[in-house]
Amino acid sequence: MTDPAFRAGAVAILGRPNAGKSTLLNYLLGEKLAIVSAKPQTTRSRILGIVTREHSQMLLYDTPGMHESTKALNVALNEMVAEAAQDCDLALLLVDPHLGWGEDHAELVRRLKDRNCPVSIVSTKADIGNRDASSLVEAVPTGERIWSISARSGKGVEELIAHISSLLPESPPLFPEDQISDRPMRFLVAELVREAAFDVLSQELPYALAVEVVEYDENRADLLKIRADLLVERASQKQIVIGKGGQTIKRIGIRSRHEVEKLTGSKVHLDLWVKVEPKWSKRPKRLKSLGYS
Ligand SMILES: Nc1nc2c(ncn2[C@@H]2O[C@H](COP(=O)(O)OP(=O)(O)OP(=O)(O)O)[C@@H](O)[C@H]2O)c(=O)[nH]1
Ligand SMILES: [Mg+2]
Repeated sequence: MTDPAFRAGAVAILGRPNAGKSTLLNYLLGEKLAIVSAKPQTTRSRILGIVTREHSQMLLYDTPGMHESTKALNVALNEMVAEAAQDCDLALLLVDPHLGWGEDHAELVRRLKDRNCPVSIVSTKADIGNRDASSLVEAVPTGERIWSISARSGKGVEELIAHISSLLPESPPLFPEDQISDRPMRFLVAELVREAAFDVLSQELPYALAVEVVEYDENRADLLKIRADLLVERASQKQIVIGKGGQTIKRIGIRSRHEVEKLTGSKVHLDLWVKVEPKWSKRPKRLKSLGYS
């Protein structure tokens, strides 16, 4: 018997905010690439994670959760979803069964099918609660198979990978085997700082915050020196991010340094500064330079 043909292609991971898209990407990679939080609308850009197996290479695009809003940031996010859907060989639509199927899901499936993009429906978080894929069966268009997974326990994930691989076109690998993303390390580091800020800050503040790595110095063999700016839109927000006696920014720093060290594999000196930049989220050019569009 000859080996099966190698297959490679692009897979868009789509779904509402909080469906579990970034968690699935990280699980498949075995690395923390995409940031995850219990707050919705965490992911702000299309992030490529590359998973290479013996007979296939999946280019997985994590995307921001799809939602309705006319703010510049949200419009940019929705455009990214549309773009990811346009360029992919296959789309995974992740649905949290505890929240159920909606007209937004149906509309997305229709749009993908119009573009001849195959779509597979994936029910997430099978490890918790009392609802699973079977609760979606009634609502989902007839005949669609629903894949049930947990990105915590790994249940169902291997079956899903086999299914994805079988639908990809025959192709040699598109990236070197050891490459896991096309994003520069600076961006991934900024994202880890943003994730720590999501954890430490409450309520709306994380949504007003952007992170930019402004210095990334690898010149010392034993220490990576990084400076990052945390951008907020108002002076009052700056005070909150800094916290009493600098306590809050210190907590963000401790948490993110730990994650940055894991990602980069080196000892890290992380210097965080909070800056007020009034309209960062409303300026398309600035969104682009921050890597959010
Ligand atoms: N128990 C359990 N929790 C999960 C699973 N997958 C994701 N979660 C949790 O669900 C929340 C949202 O996960 P994310 O991966 O950030 O969701 P997302 O779809 O990327 O969200 P956005 O980036 O905001 O669109 C986090 O608190 C995760 O820990 C799972 O399989 N099991
Ligand atoms: Mg996400």
